[in-house]
Amino acid sequence: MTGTPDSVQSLIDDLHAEAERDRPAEETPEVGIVMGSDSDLDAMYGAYEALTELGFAEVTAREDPPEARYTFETYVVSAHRTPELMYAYAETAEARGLDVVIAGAGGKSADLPNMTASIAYPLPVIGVPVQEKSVSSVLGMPTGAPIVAADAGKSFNAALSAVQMLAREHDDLRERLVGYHESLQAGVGEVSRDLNETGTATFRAERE
Ligand code: AIR
Repeated sequence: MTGTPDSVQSLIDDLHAEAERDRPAEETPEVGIVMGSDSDLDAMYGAYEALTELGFAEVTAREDPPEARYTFETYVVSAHRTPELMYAYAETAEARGLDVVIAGAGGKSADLPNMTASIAYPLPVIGVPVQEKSVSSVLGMPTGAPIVAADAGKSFNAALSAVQMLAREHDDLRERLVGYHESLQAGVGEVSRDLNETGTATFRAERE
């Protein structure tokens, strides 16, 4: 096995140090987002959008956390290029205060979500296959080793599912989810009336 470069080892050390600290729940991120490569960022950006839409803030400096009550963290963790980092991330996830992990990976060997789910168990992991061809490697877990997953590229939905889990314990998050759904409904209603009253051809032309 090759040596671990300093840039990876320092991440591993930070994760273990954070796991050793006994921070109150209000000070630790509820949701962890990991992706196999920064080339997955466009597909995973939906998770960022959904969480920020629901009032979550991203933790970028642990010593200077955001004021928002609910937060998330984001890392690149490769199951195949940095297996030790993947292990450290998943192994410390619960002790670091995370309630749920959203893990995305692409290609045909999209193993970060399934391995993270196995190592972080019993913490729930929501897998996001970055491409269609990644679906079976994300979902294909043996009996007794669970993962939940969104459809290919649907990281926005993965984040909504994560907040649904948190909302079982936090009424204010439940309210935010309900509010989000109502705004979706309102949008469909407005579009429907607009299409109906404008007429198909004009509506279509104005849409382009
Ligand atoms: N990947 C990264 N490490 C292990 C795997 N399976 C996945 C990434 C990405 C794809 O490989 O999740 O979707 C290609 O990565 P890259 O960095 O070559 O663009």
